[in-house]
Amino acid sequence: MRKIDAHTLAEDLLSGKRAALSRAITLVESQRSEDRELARELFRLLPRPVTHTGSSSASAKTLRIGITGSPGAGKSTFIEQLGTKLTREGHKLAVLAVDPSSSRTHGSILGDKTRMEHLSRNPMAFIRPSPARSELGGVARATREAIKLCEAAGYTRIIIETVGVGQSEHAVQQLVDFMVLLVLPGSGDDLQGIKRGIVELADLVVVNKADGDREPLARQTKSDYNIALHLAPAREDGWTPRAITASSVVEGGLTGFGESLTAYTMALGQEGLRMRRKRQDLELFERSSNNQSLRLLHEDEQLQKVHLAAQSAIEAGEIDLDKALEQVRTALQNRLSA
Ligand SMILES: Nc1nc2c(ncn2[C@@H]2O[C@H](COP(=O)(O)OP(=O)(O)O)[C@@H](O)[C@H]2O)c(=O)[nH]1
Ligand SMILES: [Mg+2]
Repeated sequence: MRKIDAHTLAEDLLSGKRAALSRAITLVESQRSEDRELARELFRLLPRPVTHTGSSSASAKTLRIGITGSPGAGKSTFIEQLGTKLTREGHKLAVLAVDPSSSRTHGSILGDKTRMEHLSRNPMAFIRPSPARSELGGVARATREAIKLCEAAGYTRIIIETVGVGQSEHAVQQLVDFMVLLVLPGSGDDLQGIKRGIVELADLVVVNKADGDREPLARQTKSDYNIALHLAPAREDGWTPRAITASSVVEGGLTGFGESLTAYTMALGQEGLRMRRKRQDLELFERSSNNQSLRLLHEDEQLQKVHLAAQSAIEAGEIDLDKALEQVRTALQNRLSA
């Protein structure tokens, strides 16, 4: 394969070439250090994202929507309908998948492309299956960077699909402006424990497949969720999460969703959405900055020597744990004041 040059890639990406976007996302999904370096170079070449002073850069006009729910809840079908509606409104839409379990189950949640048959042929839509890797931290970072790449390429609506079974919905909630939980009719009677935690992550609960015989049950389930949601403490951003019903198979089945999304963006306003992104950045900064420091320390040769020596000394019974820790601490302090 031709060696990628960051300048060409950045240029092609900014001019909206899909192949460049695919390639750039592959780059940020890679763990290889030369790919990481190239990705960093690429980001340096892209326009700066929105700042707290509120400059109107590309990302200020974008909306990132997270869709989570158990397998079979109807996520892919819902995204197909919603996505088609968004592209008709003139939006360029990117759909990204976060599925930390995909490498275990040998299938990606977007592997079933058939569910997004129309969207995958829509020139205004870009669909990216989940990276075949299970380490959540890596997937979350790659997804965050993929979102930025899509926005740089002119995509104004980004949908992140994730299976609501593990930690992935927490990671996704940290990356999106609006978090949607899809549930099935009849699922509202036991809102305890883990399920309760997931519900609390949601800005909107959608009781899906509210069509045919299931409609009355869906309405009941919606009430159950609304009661549970109103018991939660009030939020600082002024939004009260709510439950609605939806159907991807009947005409106008997503009307309530559209109205809720509008109500949400109106309630928060540009300023509220900016604040949310800033809070997410700060939380990510805390975590990443600690990890980064640790990684750098582990890579330091002098410290590594002291570490290994202390390890051998413990093994050989020459020093005890306290002494070993003291040696490492002293080496670290010397290194930092050098
Ligand atoms: N009746 C009905 N069936 C639906 C609806 N949405 C999806 N389905 C069906 O539910 C099944 C699972 O849908 P899918 O989108 O693959 O769910 P996912 O696993 O959450 O992505 C498929 O057989 C869909 O045809 C809906 O709104 N109403
Ligand atoms: Mg799916």
